[in-house]
Amino acid sequence: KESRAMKFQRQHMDPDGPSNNSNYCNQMMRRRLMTEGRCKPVNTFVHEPLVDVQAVCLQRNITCKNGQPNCHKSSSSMKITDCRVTSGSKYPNCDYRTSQKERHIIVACEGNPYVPVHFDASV
Ligand code: T3P
Repeated sequence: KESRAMKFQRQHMDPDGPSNNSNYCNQMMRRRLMTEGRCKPVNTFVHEPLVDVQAVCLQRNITCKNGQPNCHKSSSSMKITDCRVTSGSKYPNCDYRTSQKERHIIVACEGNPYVPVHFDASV
């Protein structure tokens, strides 16, 4: 079974990106299996080395949107791409808007090793 840590990598890691291509989200959301059963509404891909994203878990604890205390904010801004489903998108034809940004990321971490398992926000 896929661990929560592996699921985070599948859903949120693309160190070799970004391709500056307006179809990036349409392709990646499908390729990373986030258009199965429904179109996942919002998803962020991070274009930084995995070790740098894992190191965010070493930053001080902050409160996650769901009230849990195990969130952490990156000390530097990171290259990300936000994918947001378009208003006209109709499953199974999931259509996304692709937005490249440089933001601090906030992730939730869990386990031993203590690694990212959820993408909470970018700021
Ligand atoms: P996950 O918990 O699998 O990482 O909040 C619901 C989902 O939306 C959650 O999935 C994370 C994702 N999300 C992003 O990927 N980027 C964002 O900026 C926000 C707000 C949510």
